[in-house]
Amino acid sequence: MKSNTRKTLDEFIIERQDDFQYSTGELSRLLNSILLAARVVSYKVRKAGLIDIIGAVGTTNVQGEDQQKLDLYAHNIFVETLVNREIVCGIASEENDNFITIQGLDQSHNNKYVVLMDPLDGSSNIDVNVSVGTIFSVYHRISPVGTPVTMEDFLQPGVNQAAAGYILYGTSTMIVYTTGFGVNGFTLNSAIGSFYLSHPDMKCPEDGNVYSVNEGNYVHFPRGIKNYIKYCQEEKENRPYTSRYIGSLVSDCHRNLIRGGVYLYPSTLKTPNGKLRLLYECNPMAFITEQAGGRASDGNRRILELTPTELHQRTPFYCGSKNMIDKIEEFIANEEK
Ligand code: P6P
Repeated sequence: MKSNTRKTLDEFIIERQDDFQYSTGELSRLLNSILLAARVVSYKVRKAGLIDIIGAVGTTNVQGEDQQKLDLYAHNIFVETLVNREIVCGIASEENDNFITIQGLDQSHNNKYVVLMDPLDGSSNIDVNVSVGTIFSVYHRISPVGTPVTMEDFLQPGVNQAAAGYILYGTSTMIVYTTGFGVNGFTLNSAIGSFYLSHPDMKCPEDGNVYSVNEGNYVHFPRGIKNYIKYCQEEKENRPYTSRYIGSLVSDCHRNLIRGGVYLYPSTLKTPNGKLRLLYECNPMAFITEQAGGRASDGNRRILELTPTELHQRTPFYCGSKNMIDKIEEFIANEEK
């Protein structure tokens, strides 16, 4: 089917607006704002090799990670786009220590959504031309409309998400998102700046033969995870599995979502709570994966049911095909007996 006969994302958002009772269109406008920012960031990412925007800026974020120029650029684009459209009352970003309070142009705090995001995940891949991504998570505020946003608006369990998605700046630019009614993927036709429905109603295969983990940390993994990795490598049944690790969460999870597979970022001695952030990496990826029929766990509990206590808290993260996550939890449980 020619791309220009496929449904555009704008048409899709309007069509699906009726999924929400009493919809006022604000969530649709929010998603459209994220799309607009995604187009701008995509343009810069594609040009990064040609203009002086690659490399570190000499500062570090709250995680203590060197901030890349594109990290901060993406952060600023998404924040400016959302602030200027008076749809959200607050934003939390990997690039900011605290959350950002947003007042409307009428100086009110009448907006009802908060957005949490990793503006450019996998940024260490930028200067070696490997795909990177943006991850976002949307919640209805808890605090009263008309008052300034509070930390409790951001520290909600993942099951409360109103929407979640990622933009993948890969061989093509894609946005994949859910509002709780399934998962759909759209691919950007950069010649005309429109996203077209390329992956309708995405389903994560219950099984897969790919495992994604940084095996350089193997010696520091919990015993159960070491045993699971050896299980993946055994010559038995449909194994050995294939090891694929891009080092970019969005890319690894996107491949596993489509083909089946599992992504693992375990706790280690150095990082007892793992590396990945619960609020703006794990929860959105977990919401998307579950909506597509997969699973996401911290090894014992469903990611979406974890109660956050800090904005940038980390969690061990296992995400992908349902039966593979079940097997990981089985190996962990056997070692904890
Ligand atoms: P490591 C990127 O920094 C990231 O947050 C994810 O995108 C990626 O999967 C992971 O960290 C890579 O971490 O320790 O294996 O380099």
